[in-house]
Amino acid sequence: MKPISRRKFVSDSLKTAAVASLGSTMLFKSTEASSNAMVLQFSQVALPYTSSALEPYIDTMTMEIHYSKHHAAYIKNVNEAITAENIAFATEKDFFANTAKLSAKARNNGGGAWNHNFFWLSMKAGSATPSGKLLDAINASFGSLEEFKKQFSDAGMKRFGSGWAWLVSDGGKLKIGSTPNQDNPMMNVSEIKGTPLLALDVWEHAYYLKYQNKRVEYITNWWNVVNWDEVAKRAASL
Ligand code: MN3
Repeated sequence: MKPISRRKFVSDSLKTAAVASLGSTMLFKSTEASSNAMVLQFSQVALPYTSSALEPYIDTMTMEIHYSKHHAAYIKNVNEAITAENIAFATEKDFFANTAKLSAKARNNGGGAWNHNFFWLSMKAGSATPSGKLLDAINASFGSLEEFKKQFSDAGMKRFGSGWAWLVSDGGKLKIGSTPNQDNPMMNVSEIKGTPLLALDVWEHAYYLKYQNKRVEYITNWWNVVNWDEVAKRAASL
């Protein structure tokens, strides 16, 4: 893969600044390694709450291990792969749009790095319910909030083994689906495609300490910590 030009870097930096100002999550930081070559690196967002903030729905120990061990490892490993394999995509969008070309290490850890940053920001203590345009869109697409929750929960329940449930916007249409492993809907290899609005981690490491094999109980309780304001912000920025 070719190193990107300085001009492209400047252009992407401006785009990054514009997106960041809308409050979206930019997960790459770019550093100039040598001449015009860019080395893209993922970074871990700071948890926007304490490890115990989502109790009793998500227990403190799970949150601590999930964030500081599992997620930190994905970040470290994808950055190693980017360096070792000279991966030179300028944006996360390009990185995931070219997933078919990536090594298993880059794909799995890149997905894990991005998905968890998105997941942490998808939650908050003291969740409310969606309202306004977001609720209108949910009602229009799924009939009701309850029906939406049922379909999204089913997507998480029916994902065999490890993976994620997603709400995405695909050309303005809301869709629910799931991905295996650390894949996400921005990947060109994904069955469900679109811009993620909400994600739920259904890997056993996300719930096993508290819920053991009861994934359904984890999912049911998780609705108590969904950050609907963040979901609305993501939908509004499209
Ligand atoms: Mn996880």
